Amino acid sequence: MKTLKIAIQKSGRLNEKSVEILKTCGLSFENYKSSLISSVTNFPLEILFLRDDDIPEYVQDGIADLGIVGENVIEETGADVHYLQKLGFGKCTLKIAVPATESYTSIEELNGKAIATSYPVILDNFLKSKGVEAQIRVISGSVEIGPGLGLSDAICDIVSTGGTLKNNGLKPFADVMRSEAVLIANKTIYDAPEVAELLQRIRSVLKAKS
Ligand code: PRT
Ligand code: ZN
Repeated sequence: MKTLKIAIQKSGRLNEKSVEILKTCGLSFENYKSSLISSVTNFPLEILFLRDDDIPEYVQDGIADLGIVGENVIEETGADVHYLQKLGFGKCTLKIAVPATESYTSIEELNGKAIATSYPVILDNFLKSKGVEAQIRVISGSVEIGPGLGLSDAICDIVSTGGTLKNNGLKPFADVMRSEAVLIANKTIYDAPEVAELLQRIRSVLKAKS
């Protein structure tokens, strides 16, 4: 059997659940400590611990055969990968939010406005699909402070509970994309028998949970 490589997030919101689902499949391995690769002792699989932003392209390029990552990251990177399975965790929505004091009613009102985001590709596609021309300001983090600092009129960022928006005097205005963690595969290997075996185990775990 070929030894597969699966890329998961090294640390962050998806790390714990990614490790958990693999362990619940019966895979035995050491968690990430300082080594970025861990070998599974009872299945032909190596686990690569990476930043989530790198996972889609690594899978596209075949450096990893499989990956667990948020749909938002796949969409933003534009990586050409095969979707195998939604995993039911890391659920969130990419939203446009505006200051709570504003009373925008339609998306057209964003014409000519500045929107801060870490997701310029997804936002640009969304605005184009709505025929809106806005200025996209790319910020790599803490996007929610944009309007308060006068950097932008609105933001486009990931929301789960909505607490961060509220704490920064913002309110949701439009949903851009829903996302959750998914299992992806390189397009040349997604139907290999080793992948099918792992996928079947993951599906059994998901089924037992539901
Ligand atoms: O270090 P690395 O690059 O690997 O991680 P990261 O910092 O880029 O990502 P991380 O760990 O924050 O998120 C990983 C993935 O989790 C994201 O790509 C999403 O698919 C998913 N996810 C689910 C979230 C959230 N929920 C989420 N709430 N990602 C980010 N947030 C942030 C959001 O950016 C905002 O600042 O949480 C804040 C909003 O949360 P609420 O609950 O206040 O609405
Ligand atoms: Zn990241």
